[in-house]
Amino acid sequence: MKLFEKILIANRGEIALRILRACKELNIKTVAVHSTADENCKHVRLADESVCIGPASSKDSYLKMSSILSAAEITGADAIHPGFGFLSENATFAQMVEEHGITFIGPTPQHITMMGDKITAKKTMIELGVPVVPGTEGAVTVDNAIEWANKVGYPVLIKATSGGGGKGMKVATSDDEVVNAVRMAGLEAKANFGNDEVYMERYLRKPRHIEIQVVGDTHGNVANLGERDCSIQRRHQKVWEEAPSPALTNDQRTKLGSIVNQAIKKMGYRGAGTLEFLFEDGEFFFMEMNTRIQVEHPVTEMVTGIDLVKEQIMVAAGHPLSFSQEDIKITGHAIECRINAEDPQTFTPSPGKITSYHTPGGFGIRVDSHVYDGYVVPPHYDSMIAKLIVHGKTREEAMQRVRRSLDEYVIDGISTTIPLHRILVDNPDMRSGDYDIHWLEKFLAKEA
Ligand code: MV4
Repeated sequence: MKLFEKILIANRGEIALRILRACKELNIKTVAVHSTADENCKHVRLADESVCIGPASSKDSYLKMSSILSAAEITGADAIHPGFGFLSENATFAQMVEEHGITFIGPTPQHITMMGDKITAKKTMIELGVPVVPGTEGAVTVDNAIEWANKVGYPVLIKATSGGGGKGMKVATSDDEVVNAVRMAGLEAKANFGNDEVYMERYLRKPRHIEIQVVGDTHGNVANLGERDCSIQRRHQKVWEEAPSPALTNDQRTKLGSIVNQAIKKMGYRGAGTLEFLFEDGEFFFMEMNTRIQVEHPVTEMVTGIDLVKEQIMVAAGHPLSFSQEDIKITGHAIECRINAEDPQTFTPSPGKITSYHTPGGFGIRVDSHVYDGYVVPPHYDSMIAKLIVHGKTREEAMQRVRRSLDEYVIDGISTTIPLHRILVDNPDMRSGDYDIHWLEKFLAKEA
C-alpha cells in the first residue's frame, strides 16, 4: 500500500522539525508553512517547499485555516500533519481538510469533538469501563450546585466542559463556597472557551498526573505504549516528564493498559492519543483524552523504540500498526526536560538572539530542537525552544545522564530554564521520585 506523496506540516518550532524528520525517513516530500517571523526556522530551510502563510500573530498564520488549506492546494500536498497546539484538536479544521480531499493526520473529526467536550469524554469512558474521577454526570448550574456538591462530597472541583489546561477551575470546600465557585468558573469558561458550561468532580488533594499513550489503526488494531508521569508542572505547564512512572507497579501498569486498550478498540480510535489520569492511593481516575501527538511523546519513544510520528503517518494512510501489544516492551528509563526561553527564576519570556549554542551528546541523549547558533527566538510564540531527552538502563542512570547533559548544554544570549533543571535533578525528592502535582509549585515557593 502506498504512503503519501507530500505532507504539509501545519506547525512551527521543534515539532515541525520532528515531523519533517519522520517524513524524510519515509521518503515523503514536505511542505513547511510559516509566518513572517519564522522564515529562519530550521524546518523551513530543510523542507522541500515552503509557503509564507501570514504575519507573526498566530491567529493570522498558524491558526488561519483558509491560508493553510490554500498552501496545501497550491503545493499539491495530499496530507496535513497538525502537530500539537494550534489546529491540532480543531474538529472543524480536520473536517475541512478531509472535504478538500486531503488526509488529516490524526483522529476523525467525530473523535476530536467527542473528547473536546469533557463531559462527553467522561461519559464515554464510563460506558467503556474506564475508571473516572467521581463527579457529576452532566453540567451543573448555580441552582443545583449545592445539591450536586453534597452528592459528590467536599472538597469539589468545578471544571469547564470545553476546558482543559486548568483554565476556569475552582475548588469549593463547603456549601458557602460552592455557588460562587460555580458562578466564577462559568464566567471564566465563557471568557476562555465561549461556552459557560461547567461540571463538578471530587477534588483529589495529592494525586500524580499519569497519562497513557495509545495508538490505533483503521483495521481495529490498538496498543498502548505505557505511561508517562507528568506531575512536575508549573501553572499547568509541564516542566519534566518521565517514563515509566516511578510510582507504578508492573501489575498496575498492565491492568490499566488492558482496560485502556479495550476502550480504544471499542471506540474505533485511529491515530495517536493520550488518556490523562490522576493517580492517588493506588487508584486511577480518567480526566481527559488528548487527540494529538504530545510534546512529551519522545520519552515513550525512548522506552519503546517506536517512532510515534511515523506510526501516525502510516495509520493515516491506512496501513496497519507496525507492531502489536505483545511486541511492546518497556526498556530502561527516559526523562524529558523542557527547555524554555525564560528566566529560570521569574519565568518571564526571554526572546532574542542565541549567540552561542552547543548541544550535549553521547550515549542515551536526544535533543529535539529547531534552534541553532545565531537563531533569533521570536517573542510571538510559546517559549519552549528545546527538549532534552535522555535514556538510561535505570532511573538512576537516566538522572545522572540528565545532570551530565545539562552541564554540557550551552545556550548563550538568552535566559533558559536549564538552571532550574540542574537544581531539580539533584533534589532528594526528585531523586527518589517522591513527588505529586503540587510538588514543583511548593518547591518554587520555598526557594523564592
Ligand atoms: C483535578 C485535580 C484534582 N482533582 N481534578 C489541572 C489541569 C486539568 N487538566 C485538570 N487539573 C486537575 N484536575 C480533580 N478531580 C487537580 C488538577 C491539577 C493538576 C492536574 C495535573 C497536573 C497538575 C495539576 C496542577 C493543579 C491541579
